[in-house]
Amino acid sequence: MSIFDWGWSSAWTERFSSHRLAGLAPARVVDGSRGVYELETDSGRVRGELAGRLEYAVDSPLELPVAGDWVAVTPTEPALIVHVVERQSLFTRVQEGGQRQALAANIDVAFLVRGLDGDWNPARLDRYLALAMEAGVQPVIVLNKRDLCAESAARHAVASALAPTVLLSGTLDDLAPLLGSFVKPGQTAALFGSSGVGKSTIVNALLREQTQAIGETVCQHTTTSRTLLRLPQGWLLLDMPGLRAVGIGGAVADAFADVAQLASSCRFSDCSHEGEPGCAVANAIAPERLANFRKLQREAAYQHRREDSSAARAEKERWKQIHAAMKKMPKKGR
Ligand SMILES: Nc1nc2c(ncn2[C@@H]2O[C@H](COP(=O)(O)OP(=O)(O)OP(=O)(O)O)[C@@H](O)[C@H]2O)c(=O)[nH]1
Ligand SMILES: [Mg+2]
Ligand SMILES: [Zn+2]
Repeated sequence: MSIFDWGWSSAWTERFSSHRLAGLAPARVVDGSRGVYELETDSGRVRGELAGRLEYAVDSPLELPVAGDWVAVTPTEPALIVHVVERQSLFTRVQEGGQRQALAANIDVAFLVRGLDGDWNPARLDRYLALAMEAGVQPVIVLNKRDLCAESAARHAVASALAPTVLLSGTLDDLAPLLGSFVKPGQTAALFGSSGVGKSTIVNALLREQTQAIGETVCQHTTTSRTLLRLPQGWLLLDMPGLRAVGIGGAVADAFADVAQLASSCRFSDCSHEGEPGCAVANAIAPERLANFRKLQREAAYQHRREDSSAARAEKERWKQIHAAMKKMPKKGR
């Protein structure tokens, strides 16, 4: 196995060339959820730790390695992670306190998994779609547990209007062709969704070929760490713990492409779609969906202001320190 089996390509070779010259090796973070890092390298699986210089150099925890990242490591045991290679995508969510958390990096396809046994809540799908859009990652809605739902066809129709959608059963269906058609060999997909929707069941079904071959039994429990797995089908899949709070920080308009498109036909160009005459949006979009659109827009705008003001505060603090340091410097010519 080489790093090419873990999604490496010539594009990454280019981004990595300066690190190579510095004697560092590329590695992919396959599990980074507990402060210790599991890395996949050209010499196999190794354990990694953060180099002090990386830990102290970052301005935000978002810059620290997360599952899916490509990193530059020292050829030591354990490997020291010195750099995070510039990401091609970063999946984040806003936590309850307003802090942004990195969930996964360098994801090509986001499977947004919903269990059809629970409450059918399309508003929650909008949230996940906004996460994917903000990360710039192709979303695919996965409606799981079709065997437990009598209205699966109707729900499939609702979801299909939002994004490409697959209806399946993780316990009954042959998943490789159903999900594999969205991911090319060498690409990385990740499973996002609430706890219990069946993410790990899907992973285990896709791995079955492999796990049966080595006689492993798969136990079922709540996933607590993020793990990137290599599937027999040649693509990579990241199993994620269930998400409870899914706060969003942007990309609402992208998640509501239907609203954005209709808005161009409203009579007034600054139409707020709140009862103005000639509003194309209010005519065509269900009131609940429109209400959710507004709610998410307010939430994203609030987060935007919060991040703006905290960035401004950090910048002010930085200059204060620079000025203080300058005052301490000996004056020229004295
Ligand atoms: N009937 C039925 N049960 C399913 C299906 N898919 C998953 N399940 C069951 O749903 C339960 C939860 O599945 P998991 O795969 O552990 O869910 P998860 O999304 O990984 O949950 P977390 O790791 O907690 O986030 C298990 O008991 C599965 O057997 C399905 O298609 N049909
Ligand atoms: Mg799980
Ligand atoms: Zn309007």
